[in-house]
Amino acid sequence: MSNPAPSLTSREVRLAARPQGEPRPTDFELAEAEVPEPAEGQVLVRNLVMSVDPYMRGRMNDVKSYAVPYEVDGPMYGGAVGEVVASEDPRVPVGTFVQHELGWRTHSVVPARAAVVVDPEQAPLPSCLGVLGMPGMTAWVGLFDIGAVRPGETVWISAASGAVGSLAGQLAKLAGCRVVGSAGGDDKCRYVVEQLGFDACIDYRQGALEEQLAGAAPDGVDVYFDNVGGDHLEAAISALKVHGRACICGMISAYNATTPPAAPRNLGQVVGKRLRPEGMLVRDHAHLQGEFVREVGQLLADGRLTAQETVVDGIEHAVDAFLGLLSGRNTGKMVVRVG
Ligand code: NAP
Ligand code: FER
Repeated sequence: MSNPAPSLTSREVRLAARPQGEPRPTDFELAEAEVPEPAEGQVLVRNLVMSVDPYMRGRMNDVKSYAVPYEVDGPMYGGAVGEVVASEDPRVPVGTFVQHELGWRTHSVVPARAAVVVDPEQAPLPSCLGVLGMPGMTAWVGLFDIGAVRPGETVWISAASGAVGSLAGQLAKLAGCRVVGSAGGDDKCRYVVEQLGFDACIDYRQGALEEQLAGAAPDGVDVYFDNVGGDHLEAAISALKVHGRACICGMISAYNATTPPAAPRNLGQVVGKRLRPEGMLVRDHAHLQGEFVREVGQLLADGRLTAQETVVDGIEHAVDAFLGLLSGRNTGKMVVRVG
């Protein structure tokens, strides 16, 4: 009879309580948990690095979102990289380094198919969680796919010294853009310019963003990469040029908020729902006029569309008509019969 394998204990961080505002150490608990032996198709990973990310703050709340909430008294989880120390899957043998999503603990048992093999010779393990991992990919997609930056454009990147922002700004420079960053404090701003090569960096703690931006980007901003939301997004909307774009990547300034911002109070849902609010002006589409009249005219003639007018008689009532329009005393198009 073989001896049973000695049991293994993992240390894990659990959510002890849902935070109100800024999380406190007492909202977390460091606990021990027995690690089960990997079943068929699973591997046991000794974690070497784990990620802490802004989105995890959202998961501490019990609200419906793109990411399911952590459970109170349950373990936290997120990205981690470690070494396989026991394997029940021949495709991921002992000694392999893998990335997976069961971090916040010293040891994880994960399905082998959910473990991504990484090569520590190719990149230091922390970079799998940073520049070559989720934040790096976020910067790259946000800049080129969502922001659609073009050479010569001016780009503003908030939280510029962080994981996403630092890469987004450098990629924008490599793409031939003029790049302005913003960050909190003199040291970070100097790092952003001197080490990362941004053209300028605004310290958002030192005065109004609008004024500082006007100095750093006097002709306006073509693309805003938003990591912060709130006052930063407000300043960006003012600074963006006609046909500017904003990649709404995150709104970290709101993650600890206990009261909603001014309307729209649900602006943060833009991220989780991958919305693309886009301004339009009908004048830009004048080339479609002929097609529009043909198509809609035919639908009207066929009786497949209905269109009502509210007609006010007499130019002397034009002001009433206008004020009525603003207070809803029209159905369909409000017009004034003049003659
Ligand atoms: P990070 O930038 O490395 O770290 C967060 C930084 O945010 C802090 O260093 C801090 O820098 C800044 N910050 C915190 N509170 C702020 C406030 N009230 N106003 C201005 N800046 C503030 O974090 P990250 O992982 O790269 O994430 C950056 C943003 O991208 C976050 O909003 C995150 O949620 C988002 N994100 C989105 C996706 C996605 O798929 N949509 C993926 C990854 C990350 P300062 O010292 O400069 O204030
Ligand atoms: C963040 C990190 C990751 C974040 C969102 C994600 C909005 C989303 C990742 C995904 O589900 O793809 O800080 O903030």
